Amino acid sequence: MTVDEVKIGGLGAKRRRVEDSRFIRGMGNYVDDITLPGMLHMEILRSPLAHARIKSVDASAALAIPGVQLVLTGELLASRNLAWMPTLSYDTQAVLATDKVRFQGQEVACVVADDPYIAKDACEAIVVDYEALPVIVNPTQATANGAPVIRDDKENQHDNVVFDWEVGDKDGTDRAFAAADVVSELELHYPRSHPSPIETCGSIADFDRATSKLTVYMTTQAPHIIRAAVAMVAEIPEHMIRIVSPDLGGGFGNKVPIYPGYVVSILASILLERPVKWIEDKTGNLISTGFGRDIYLRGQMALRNDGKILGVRMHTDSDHGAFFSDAQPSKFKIGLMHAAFACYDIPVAHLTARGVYTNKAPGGVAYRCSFRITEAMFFQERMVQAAADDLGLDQAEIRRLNFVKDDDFPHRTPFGFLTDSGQYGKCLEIGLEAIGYEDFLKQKEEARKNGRLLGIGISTMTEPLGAGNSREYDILGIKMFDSAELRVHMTGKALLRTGAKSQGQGHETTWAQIVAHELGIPADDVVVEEGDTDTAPFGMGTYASRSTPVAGAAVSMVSRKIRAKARKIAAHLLEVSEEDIEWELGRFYLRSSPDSGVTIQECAMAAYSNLPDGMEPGLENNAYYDPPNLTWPFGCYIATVEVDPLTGVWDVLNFVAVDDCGVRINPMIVEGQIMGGLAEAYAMANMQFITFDSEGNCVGSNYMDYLLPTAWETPGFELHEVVTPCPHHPIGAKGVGECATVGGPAAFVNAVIDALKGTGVRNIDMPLLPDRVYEALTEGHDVSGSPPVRTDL
Ligand code: MCN
Ligand code: CUN
Repeated sequence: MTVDEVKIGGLGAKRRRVEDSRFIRGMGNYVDDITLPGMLHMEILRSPLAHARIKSVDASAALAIPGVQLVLTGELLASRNLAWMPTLSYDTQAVLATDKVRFQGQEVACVVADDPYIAKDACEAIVVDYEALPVIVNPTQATANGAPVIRDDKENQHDNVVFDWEVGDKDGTDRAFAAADVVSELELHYPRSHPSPIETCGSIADFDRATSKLTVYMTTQAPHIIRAAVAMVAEIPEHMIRIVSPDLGGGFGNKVPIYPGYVVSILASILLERPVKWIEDKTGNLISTGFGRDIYLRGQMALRNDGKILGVRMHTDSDHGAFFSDAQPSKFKIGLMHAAFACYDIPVAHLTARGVYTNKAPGGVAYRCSFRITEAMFFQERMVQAAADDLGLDQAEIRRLNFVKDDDFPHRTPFGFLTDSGQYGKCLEIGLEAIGYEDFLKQKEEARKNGRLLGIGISTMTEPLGAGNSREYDILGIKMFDSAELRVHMTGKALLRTGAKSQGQGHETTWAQIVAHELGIPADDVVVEEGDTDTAPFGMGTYASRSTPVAGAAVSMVSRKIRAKARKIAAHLLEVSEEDIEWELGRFYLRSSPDSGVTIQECAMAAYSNLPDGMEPGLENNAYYDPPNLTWPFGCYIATVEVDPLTGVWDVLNFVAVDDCGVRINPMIVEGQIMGGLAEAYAMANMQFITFDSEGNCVGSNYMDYLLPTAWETPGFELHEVVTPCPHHPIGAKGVGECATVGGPAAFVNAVIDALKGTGVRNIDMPLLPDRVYEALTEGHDVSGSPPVRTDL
């Protein structure tokens, strides 16, 4: 009577996503679905200018509109010392502007009214007198002599530099370059983009005068962090704050930072003692909330003639917008940029990084990234291809030659990370085989003779996923770990809660699978809850694909605690000592007589009805898990493309992805994550960017300008898998949620550049719009830098 793990929805089962039954029937419960008695509505007035002094704000006409309950301005907030808030990166950010506006779309005032339409109309009735100031939209302008200081609110800020940071071994790297046969160079720009979940951000703050308790329903990927931040900033005791993150319509990193709208809705509810709802519109979301990327990269590689990489130099200039509000928990200024080149055996490297303020919306560093990893891996893989081209080497061969080998783990990366497992070569060979590498190279040569431009691009990378461990990661001093709490009811059904928060990744499905694997309780008998700080154990939320590495590990650990107690109960029921019983999935049995046993469900019932003497009743527990290291999944992405020389349009012929995320809890969900990630990678390479004109007007603030690929544009992807278990994770799993977005873009770009081989073009910056490809091809030069502002609008 052994339980069949796949049948009960355990590890490796392609279990259908349980949350989807409500999502696809329109029965999800999103913030905007929630209506509370007496609820008011808030709208935000945003700045039309990117940089301007505020001379006055006159709200009298707005206040006179029937149905308007409150107008909040920077001045009013300042009187309560709330006009500025701390950011997650030790900077400050204006909640509502007081002295100046610093980017287009910045929050200037908020109106609370009986309905959202009145509030919106009233926003338009507010008269703001601005005095326009010179605008800065890129790092070159930001660091030019005499550039206006954007952050003149900060005492010791006399320029626009946010940070100047370096890491690695400068002298050692210089020596490697001195010894190099060839130095390969590349400059790139990774344009600003936006996670753009379908659901925008929003909140309902409900301050209850009777109990003095503040409940906030909000779109957040990290409810406990928000609770702590509200407690610190608003000085409300932490136990009097309840943050509820209900169903989220996607996050992709957009819902990690703390936005002014959340803060003002809370203040408004406290002032009015009524619930206040704020739901951002699409333009508000695209124009003002956590963008990703926007970074200039310059790199050099020291190479031996045979292709061996001897050292790497990197410099980055990152554009953080008006406030340094990166939501990244590492101790490093530029996130995990220096995890670049982790899959290659490179002795030495050096990175310098400079961050600047500009008159653009503040960054979140978010967009399916692990804190600049997307840029790091793009850069790495573009560099490797450029190096192969410079040396006249095959692009697969240069990777083979430099990969960290399977038995060289643990491996110290050139910047000091410790990778612990992988089969990089195997992944690459599977990918090459699947795409038909050798054949394609021949096909490419043949096609050339007929004037057709075919290209193939490879991108291989290992990505640090997890955040923590607590040694290296914290948010404002709060250590990075995560948690799970499991209650097994007397009938053997269970409730599991974690400190993570799904935004669409399927935690309700996969966490139950881990419990099924550990305890043999069918996954369908386990309900999973996340996102309510009054019930969920403390956790750091979901980003950096940390849920499986950290909260998922906690689910295993708490299940094992439950199993340990159940074993004692089983011994009692079987009237033997604990040493005499064995465990198989779902059941304890007598070693001497395997037919005699008790199921986990029988143990659960006994936990409430028939306990050994002196044992505490009940079958529940919790676990806090601080992982010993990050997890290091690997991805190999290979694209073949054809470029139309007459138009610059490129089509994807084939795409192969080989992902190794260790043990897969739910292979179907993993494939869904990879498919979604590749669609975003394709978007980035092909069409997606937000740019600004010289006055700081944001071009990309709606779906006419900011393109999301639909099923129609998105190419098909062929997926393969390799499993190298994570050596420190309780079930051997590694994170996977971002791998494809991180590794994917370089495969597309490398393929297009490969198709243009022989024309002298080494680089076209993303997105590879047809006009940029056409220009590169016809004029034989690189097309670099910030994408042009669209003039056809
Ligand atoms: N999984 C698995 N086996 C593994 C690894 C993961 O079955 N070895 C499953 C997990 O159990 C989970 C899913 O795959 O159901 C993703 O797990 P994980 O890699 O741990 O990532 P997170 O759950 O922490 O999700 C975060 C990650 C990030 S940071 C972004 S951004 C992103 C992404 O996930 N945003 C998403 N994928 C998204 N998918 C959807 N639908 N919506 C988003 O907003
Ligand atoms: Cu950086 S986007 Mo995800 O880590 O939430």
